[in-house]
Amino acid sequence: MVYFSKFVAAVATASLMGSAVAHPGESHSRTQAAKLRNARGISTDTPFPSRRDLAALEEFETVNHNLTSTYTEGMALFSSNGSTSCILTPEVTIGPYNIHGELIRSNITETQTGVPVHLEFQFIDYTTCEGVEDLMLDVWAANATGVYSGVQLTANEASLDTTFLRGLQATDSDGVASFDTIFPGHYAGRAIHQHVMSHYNYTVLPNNTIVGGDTNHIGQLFFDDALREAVEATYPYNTNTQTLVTNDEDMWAPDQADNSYDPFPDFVYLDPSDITKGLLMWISIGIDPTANYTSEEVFAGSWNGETTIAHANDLEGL
Ligand SMILES: *[C@@H]1O[C@H](CO)[C@@H](O)[C@H](O)[C@H]1NC(C)=O
Ligand SMILES: *[C@@H]1O[C@H](CO)[C@@H](O)[C@H](O)[C@H]1NC(C)=O
Ligand SMILES: *[C@@H]1O[C@H](CO)[C@@H](O)[C@H](O)[C@H]1NC(C)=O
Ligand SMILES: *[C@@H]1O[C@H](CO)[C@@H](O)[C@H](O)[C@H]1NC(C)=O
Ligand SMILES: *[C@@H]1O[C@H](CO)[C@@H](O)[C@H](O)[C@H]1NC(C)=O
Ligand SMILES: *[C@@H]1O[C@H](CO)[C@@H](O)[C@H](O)[C@H]1NC(C)=O
Ligand SMILES: CC(=O)N[C@H]1CO[C@H](CO)[C@@H](O)[C@@H]1O
Repeated sequence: MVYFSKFVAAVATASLMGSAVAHPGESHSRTQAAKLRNARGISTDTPFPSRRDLAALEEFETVNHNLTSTYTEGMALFSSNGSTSCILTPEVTIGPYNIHGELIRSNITETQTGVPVHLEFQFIDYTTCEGVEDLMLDVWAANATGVYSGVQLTANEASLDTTFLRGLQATDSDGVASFDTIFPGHYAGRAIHQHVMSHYNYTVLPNNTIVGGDTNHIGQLFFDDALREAVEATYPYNTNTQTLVTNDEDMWAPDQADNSYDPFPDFVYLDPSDITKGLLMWISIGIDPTANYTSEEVFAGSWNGETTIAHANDLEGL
């Protein structure tokens, strides 16, 4: 069984993982920082530094999600220990910018520039604490200057025929799926966020898209303000002229947190001295697999543009 225990994962199990102790769900190899560093030409000899409602959101803002200095290679990103209860992640709005029929692909970067992020999710059945296999995760986010692909906004007059930073991946037997993307940028009216939605009982089409299915989670990830500041000090984020909104000011961030659910992913700088080299980020999401939310009622359009709406100003900021 794989248990949902993010805080225990980061610290308590780190010492176990160097040994042959294998927790179910951890035996299978996870993406680790060394692999990402190698792929990006960062020396793995570069040491990580030696050594972790609004009120609920603020509570989680005080938690250290930056594990750069405590990270050890082989550390379990997602732990298994029955001592921590499984948590149901709150649902928040899908917003107006989901697009049906995006491609199943792990690397959704395309030609977008920004801080590379390897984003790993574990989806847990909150009633059993086990990873949920064969969920199809659908993710989407704005680019470094706060523009979505595939929809048309005033900040972006001609982006209808683009697909960047959108894609789907199925969870494995541990409930884990990952994406290579970039850290999102902010846009007017919203704090920086990453959308994620999960589907069950979908059908995979020959052209690598899905149709149908139930929707058992609709949510958004938020990011530490300090991390956002560090990312947005770099190019091209620092050319973004849209108005900044903090997590506390955001209309949805407080809804995404509750007393037991922390909406901020943990992260590790791949190169502790240079954030632009990339981040490994991870988060666990607890769901009710039998739920079926009505995501289908709100979507911006479909991949082939057939029903894509040219959004007007009144939809910006959602
Ligand atoms: C993802 O795709 C982009 C664009 O092709 C590429 O630059 C980047 O290296 C890829 N990332 C990974 C982790 O493969
Ligand atoms: C974000 O996307 C828009 C629309 O495609 C584009 O004009 C803008 O240059 C992109 N931002 C960056 C940093 O590439
Ligand atoms: C959806 O898929 C799950 C897992 O395969 C299965 O247990 C469940 O019965 C399915 N639900 C429906 C309504 O088909
Ligand atoms: C995939 O196939 C479906 C069904 O034929 C079609 O509606 C959709 O536009 C196709 N998507 C892509 C990306 O080609
Ligand atoms: C889930 O909701 C969708 C959209 O309303 C519907 O098509 C589908 O049949 C529902 N699934 C189940 C298992 O009820
Ligand atoms: C994360 O931790 C590293 C190592 O201690 C530090 O260099 C970096 O500034 C921290 N970044 C943030 C956003 O907290
Ligand atoms: C690593 C860790 O947190 N282990 C705990 C797992 O849960 C048992 C109780 O169920 C604790 O005794 C362990 O300390």
